[in-house]
Amino acid sequence: MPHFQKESTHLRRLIGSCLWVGLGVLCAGVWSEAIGAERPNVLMIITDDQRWDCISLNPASRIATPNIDRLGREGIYFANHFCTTSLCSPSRASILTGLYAHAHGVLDNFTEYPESLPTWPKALKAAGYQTAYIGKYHMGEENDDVRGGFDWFVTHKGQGRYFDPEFRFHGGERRTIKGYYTTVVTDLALDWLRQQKGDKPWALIIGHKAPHSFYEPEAKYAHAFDYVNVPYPASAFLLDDKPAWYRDRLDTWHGIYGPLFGYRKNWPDRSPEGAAAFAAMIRAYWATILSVDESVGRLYRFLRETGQLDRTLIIFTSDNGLFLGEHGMVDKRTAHEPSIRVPLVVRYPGLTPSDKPVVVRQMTLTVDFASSILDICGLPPLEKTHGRSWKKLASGQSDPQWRKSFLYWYNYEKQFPYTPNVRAVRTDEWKYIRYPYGDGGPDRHQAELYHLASDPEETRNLIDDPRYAEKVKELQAELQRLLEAVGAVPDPMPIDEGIQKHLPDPKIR
Ligand SMILES: [Ca+2]
Repeated sequence: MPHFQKESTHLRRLIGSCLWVGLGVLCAGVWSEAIGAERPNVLMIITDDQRWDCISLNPASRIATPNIDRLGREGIYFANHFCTTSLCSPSRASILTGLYAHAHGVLDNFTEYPESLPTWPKALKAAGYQTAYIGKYHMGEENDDVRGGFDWFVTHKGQGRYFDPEFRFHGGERRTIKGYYTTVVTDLALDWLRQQKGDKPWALIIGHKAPHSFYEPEAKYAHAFDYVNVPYPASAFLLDDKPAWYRDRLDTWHGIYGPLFGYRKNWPDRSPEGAAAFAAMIRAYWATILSVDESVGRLYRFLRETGQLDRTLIIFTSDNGLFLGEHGMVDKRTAHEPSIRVPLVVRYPGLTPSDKPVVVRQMTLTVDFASSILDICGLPPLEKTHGRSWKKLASGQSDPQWRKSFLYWYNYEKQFPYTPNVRAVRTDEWKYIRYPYGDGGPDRHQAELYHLASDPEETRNLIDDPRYAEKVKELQAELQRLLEAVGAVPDPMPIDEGIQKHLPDPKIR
């Protein structure tokens, strides 16, 4: 079976999606009452830096992920899911606690998750669940100790290795395990699942390293995309109406003419031939996801064979999105669509029966997980949270009160000086982005305005078009309202020291 997608399948999938929505609305309400009474197991699979369009439920996907797709075809596909800060550790903390980064305090990739803060795994453990975290945790760069809320905790320091990874086990033993990270972490998860005796519900989070840089695919998938053409995206050359910092980023660690996570040895390279290194990088990124899909298939089969499949809330997601060359960028951190869009697929017949899949079009966020999981497990939300439960939406019901806009938040990092401070608001139709300098004074970068409904790829910055002056004012007011709603006023942030050319410290790449 080919691992890439043919264009001709896209339309068929879209039509299928539309049918799902209608059927889901009709049938899911009755069904969820019948099954929803018991406390389900929870399996959350978190990949690292996986774009929203790198699962083939998305019509734009260039790769085939049949096992991830099956969860959505038998469950719920969230077509508009977003992170609230597109950076690993802050986003992981938001997934656990339902808070924006300024509130949980994990503002960069070196900060520990504060143990005093509640999390949804802690709440499930207190309610009698057996809980485990296995794999990449990545809050606290140099710490692989056991964290609160988990009966079984297996992780490693920092980013971990794709091949022959080392893990620290709950008792303190550190062991290098031969093999590929994605396979090894799946083996460890299945080992733990086999020990669950069925007397208590369980909750397991699997943290994958894939598809995070430096992209190292498993040998059997390393050439899966060799014959797929991967040019620089057109938007990389449409920077005239963009803020100047985009152009400053092009030759850096986070730009398309930079080192490309080891794929380009001599840089900056703006030559047409330099696109070959870019293509090789993207093919490797895609290939690491094929191993993830295989892992999802193994977990699915285990749950089916042990009779637990329909009693388990399965959640497949990632911590943030990623640029693959759009606007001349690699990495993430900004408020643009490839950076903030994240895949989310859920399977649980307590929400919708497996032959009545649902597509959720409303905007859902990383901060919604805590409230949603606890709601589905019959528990109250955490005392302080910025998220909402999507249980009704996932059951195919309408929720007229659902959010119509959300706040995106990122703070400039001295260690990765390639993105300014970002404060943005996204609605179903519009996006407004500003780049505060950090001293409370006027912004020094041009702002951005996009009409997403007609320009989903954000190619036309409308910020200086006088026809939209009122729209800008309206979105600025909405941004202020959203900041106040999450308690981010006052809104302290670092001083923007500008886009820097130097590389980050090798230890934290
Ligand atoms: Ca990440």
